Amino acid sequence: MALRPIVKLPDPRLRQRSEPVGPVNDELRALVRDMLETMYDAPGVGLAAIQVGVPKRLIVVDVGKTSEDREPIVLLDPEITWASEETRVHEEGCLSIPDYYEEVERPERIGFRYRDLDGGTVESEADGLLATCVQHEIDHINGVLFIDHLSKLKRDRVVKKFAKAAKREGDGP
Ligand code: K1U
Ligand code: ZN
Repeated sequence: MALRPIVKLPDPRLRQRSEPVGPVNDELRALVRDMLETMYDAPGVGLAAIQVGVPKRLIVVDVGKTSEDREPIVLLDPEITWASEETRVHEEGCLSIPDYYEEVERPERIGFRYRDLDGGTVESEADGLLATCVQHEIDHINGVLFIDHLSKLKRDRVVKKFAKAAKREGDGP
């Protein structure tokens, strides 16, 4: 297992639409193991493959409260099948936009479908943090970031800040 570096804003890979996962093989299982290790190490409650530079429609999620309480979910080619009209505001962060948190309004409950690593199709429903997290991660595989749900003013401000920081790091010795 290995920690993989997390792609950060303004890396253009974060804006690409990821491709279907394809067959489950040893390479994919190794990627899933690395993504889980990287997510727990960060720490985070979700991670999309594109955040470690792999443009596949693969996400991992674990909203368990403690490390004794781990319940990872691995979702291949996930799709939202329905969304409630009721919305919920939750403070979101993103491992690709470190140390920046803002409230985002999304549907409170969702239905979603995905393939699991055993080749089965799973139909599921979620509310609370799991619903928020699955929507945040599915956005990632479509090239959408949580800052796209904010006002243009806030989004432009954060993009500018991260672009400046990336330039500074590039300019360094
Ligand atoms: O996709 C990501 O960048 C991961 C992101 C997911 C997420 C967070 C909050 C709401 C929706 C989706 C994170 O995990 S950011 C870190 C974080 O929220 C967290 C870290 C440690 C404990 C609990 C939460
Ligand atoms: Zn994110």
